[in-house]
Amino acid sequence: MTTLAIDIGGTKLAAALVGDDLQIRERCERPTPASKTPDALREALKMLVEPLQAQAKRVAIASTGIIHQGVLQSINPQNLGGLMHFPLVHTLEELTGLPALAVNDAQAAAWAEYHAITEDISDMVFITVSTGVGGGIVSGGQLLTGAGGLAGHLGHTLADPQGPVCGCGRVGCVEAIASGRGIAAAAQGELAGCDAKTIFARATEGHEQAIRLVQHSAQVLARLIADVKATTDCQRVVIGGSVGLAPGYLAQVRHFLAQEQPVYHVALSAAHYRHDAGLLGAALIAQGGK
Ligand code: ADP
Ligand code: BMX
Ligand code: ZN
Repeated sequence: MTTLAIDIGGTKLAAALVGDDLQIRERCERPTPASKTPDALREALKMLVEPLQAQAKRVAIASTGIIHQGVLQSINPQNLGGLMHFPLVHTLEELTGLPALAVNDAQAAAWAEYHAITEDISDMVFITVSTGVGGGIVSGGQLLTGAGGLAGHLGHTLADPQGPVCGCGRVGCVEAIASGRGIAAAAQGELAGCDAKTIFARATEGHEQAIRLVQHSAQVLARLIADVKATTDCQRVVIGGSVGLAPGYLAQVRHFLAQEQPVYHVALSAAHYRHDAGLLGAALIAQGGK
């Protein structure tokens, strides 16, 4: 049964037709509108799904935000242009006339990546370093979503009590430093106003401040991974998101993790499904498992 899978991130929206074999047939992308009002997101989703919906039997949504009972609630509304709430399932059912389900983007990606692992493991964690920093935890072979959808929101654990204020209202969250937005916000002088993609490109060219910003993100992420190992005793951590998948980033995270005590070491890899992990995880959940 063909699934129309949708991934809603702070920077981009993606949609694809996914078969029962988890193969992507058609895929399209557009920017996430930066607007406080739900109407702009509804309109962008309408444009995204219109060319694909006639070929699908159901909709599966992986979305940034806490997803509870089909509704998106932002923990960091700054990542969505100030948008606090959005009725995801209701909107997609109304737009397409198809049944829909929704799950947090990093939780969905964790589920897809867990099924892509060839070793026989029961405990893994997925971390996306993207507009924000998101996480999904598989424990004992089960995806943890939590009673209210908050499980795995690793980006909002403490990295530095003297750090910047996070959009969630806490001080010094991992996300406020390590995410694409966090990296961009810390840029000064000639890098002020640049996005993370540009800062990574400048780092590759040898720009000192850009190199420091990328390193700081990787160091904060490595400390988070040590905390995650201590919390979950996971057997593998998988990294995704455009920052997480940027060339050289994972190697830096490995370098900083190697400086932690051996008990906190854990196997690290880049997302098998690269930028499609969220889409495929949502499709997999809609299919009811593997
Ligand atoms: P989303 O958060 O919508 O899922 P992404 O995973 O693409 O989207 O993450 C967006 C963030 O990644 C932005 O901060 C952007 O500047 C940054 N980014 C995009 N491409 C790259 C790249 N090639 N290298 C480093 N950072 C990137
Ligand atoms: C934020 C939060 C998480 C999300 C993570 C990564 C919002 C809107 N989102 O911590 O739910 O999983 O960002 O999201 O509060 P992305 O947009 O970077 O993929
Ligand atoms: Zn936070």
